Amino acid sequence: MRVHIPKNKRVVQTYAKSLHNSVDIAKFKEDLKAAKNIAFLSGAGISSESGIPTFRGRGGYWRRYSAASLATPEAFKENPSLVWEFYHHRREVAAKAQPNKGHIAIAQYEAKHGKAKIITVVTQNVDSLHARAGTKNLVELHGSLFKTRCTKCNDVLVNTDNPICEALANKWAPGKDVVDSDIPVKSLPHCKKANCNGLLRPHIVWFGESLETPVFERADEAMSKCDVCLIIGTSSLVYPAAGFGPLAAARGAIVAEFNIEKTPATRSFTYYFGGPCAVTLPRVLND
Ligand code: BJW
Ligand code: ZN
Repeated sequence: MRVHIPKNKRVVQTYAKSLHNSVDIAKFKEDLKAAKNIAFLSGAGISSESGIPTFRGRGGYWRRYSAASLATPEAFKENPSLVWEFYHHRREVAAKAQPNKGHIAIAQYEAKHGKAKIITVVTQNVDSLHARAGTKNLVELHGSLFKTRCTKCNDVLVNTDNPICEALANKWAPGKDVVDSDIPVKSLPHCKKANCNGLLRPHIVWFGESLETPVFERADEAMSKCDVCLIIGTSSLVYPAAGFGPLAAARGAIVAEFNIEKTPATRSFTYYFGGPCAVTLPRVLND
């Protein structure tokens, strides 16, 4: 996406030296102080230091399958057993993980400044680590590993059962030679509502599926009204989330990116803070 960058905007490219660039950190801290409305947008990179693999990194594979190939409605229709095994594994990993200093810095910033400023955390992650760190005004754009949705009656429920059904007990091993279990559909998780018994699926937005309208609207409201936006640990490849930062920058918001690598969106942003966000976020958010 090409975006217009106003001439008077600072484009501070601070990759590599950024961890030591106290001038940029100090400038951005001043911007945060002056801001009335702050939006955070996070992606898989913020949870990588909690041990949760990113999508497009080396850890983006489970058995012989790319995560992206299993996160589709077509994969679930063709092989619900395989997709449930994959999500059972993801639930195990996320449940055992702990929020890291990046999640905690954001939650503490909200706790401290959330009365004086509007602060919204929009995450593409489905691992619940922002909520477990204590973030309150949270938009989970792509759903949650710990919610199910009935494919028949659409009922959405929080579900932290482990295993989620008996047939999935110990059926999640990730090794590339592990044989897929081929669990009969009748033994996979089913809806317990009276007279329904529909097959349950993870309440997650898969590729090609639309985001839930109220969820998208909350995120869009935060991103289109913020004066300062922090884009954290996302490859900025997956839409509509990938459009939020560049659109905020194009209307004049101050946008800071926190990532270990540059992304297609970096050039449209005001600041780039290179390095692991569990290090860079506490530096800019803590006093
Ligand atoms: C660190 C770090 C550290 C690492 N510190 N940083 C417009 C244009 C083009 C395409 C489309 C478009 N509109 C829609 C589309 C299609 C599609 C899409 O965007 N495809 C692209 C791949 C091109 N989008 C959709 O299908 C969306 N639906 C939609 O728009 O509906 C309307 C529609 C319907 C039908 C047709 C067309 C439109 C839905 C997208 C849902 C995405 N769902 C997933 C899977 C969830 C399943 C699950 O979790 O199991 O969500 S995809 C996957 O990518 C997951 C993530 O949330 C999402 C984003 O990934 P993220 O978070 O950026 O992770 P990575 O791995 O990519 O990047 C990690 C980053 O962290 C890297 O940059 C590292 O450098 C960095 N990092 N360690 C700081 N310590
Ligand atoms: Zn149902």
